[in-house]
Amino acid sequence: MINNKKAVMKHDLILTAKGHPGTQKRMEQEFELIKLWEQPDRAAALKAAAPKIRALAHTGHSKVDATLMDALPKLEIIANFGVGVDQIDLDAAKQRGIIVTNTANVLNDCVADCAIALVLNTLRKFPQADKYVRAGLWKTQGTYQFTTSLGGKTLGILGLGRIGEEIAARAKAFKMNIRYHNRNKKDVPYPYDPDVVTLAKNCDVLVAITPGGPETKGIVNAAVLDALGPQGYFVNVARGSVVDQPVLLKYLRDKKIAGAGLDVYYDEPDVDPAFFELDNAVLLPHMASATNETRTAMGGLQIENILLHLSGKPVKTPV
Ligand code: NAP
Ligand code: 8YV
Repeated sequence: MINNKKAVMKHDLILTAKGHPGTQKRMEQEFELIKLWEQPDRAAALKAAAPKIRALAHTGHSKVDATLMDALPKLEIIANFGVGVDQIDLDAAKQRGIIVTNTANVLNDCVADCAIALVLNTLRKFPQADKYVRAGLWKTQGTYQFTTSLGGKTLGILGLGRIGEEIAARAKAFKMNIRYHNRNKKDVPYPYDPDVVTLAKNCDVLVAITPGGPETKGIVNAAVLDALGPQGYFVNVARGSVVDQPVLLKYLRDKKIAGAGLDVYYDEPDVDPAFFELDNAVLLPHMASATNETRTAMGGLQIENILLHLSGKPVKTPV
């Protein structure tokens, strides 16, 4: 009997790290997948794969640098699992003609939900109040301390981009006023502040949702936190690098700002234990986009970009 089925040639793909299981499973089906983190000798594995590797899928926050790109001279596309690409050397990619893609837009809602949850939990202290009930303190010590309302307060958005605009839309439903700072003023119905200190001065809650990287490193510094003041709150869903973390810790400890809600840190997942002592900080493990639905959509878009490129078509979300 003649087998009419054509053997489908799969493209080779390097995946840099273990990530979302459903996405990895799809990659195993669609590609000849090389799992870089499982290779006992990474350099030897890269050398062996180099002649055939045109695509690399990146997940997590390890560096994708010029050395890695040079180890793969036939590389044409780096597809990132995530919208932020601060861990990828974009200049090195550009110099080598390598396309970089991200997972823009599909995570806007979840990340904005998380930002609002951090605002709500930081001002209303719900996680701390939950601990109070579980510890039996309601019965022995009475009513939990009074907290702070969102309604009527001003939310300052540092980085009114795709996600920032979704945060603004949600904050309006909580009857908050909105202001923002970007490098470029936008055509939006919210007041613009020309710099971060002015934004911090004019708001009660400052939310950072800019890209990371050298351009935004430490833009939330002592001057910004001074402008926010002892009644002000800081929420970070951008990158840990955006805030001067030792200064933030000091300001929280000394009550020079009222509180902070954080999804991101220096050196994740090695969070500075000094944060654990603070009653005025709400801490999440970089989980803003981490729902089954959104991570599946991110993986779908990452794979779609790779397949589009390898079939000679334009990618969907280039950086
Ligand atoms: P986006 O649409 O590009 O928005 C970024 C905004 O930041 C833009 O409005 C941009 O405006 C502003 N910006 C950039 N550089 C700035 C600077 N130096 N000073 C002030 N404003 C600046 O990006 P997005 O899709 O909303 O994502 C934003 C970032 O959120 C990502 O890059 C990532 O770091 C972070 N993120 C975190 C999570 C998480 O899990 N916690 C999830 C998703 C995304 P101008 O260009 O006019 O300055
Ligand atoms: C992910 C993120 O946690 O999209 C981003 O920029 O920070 C998050 O959605 C991360 O990229 C997963 O590796």
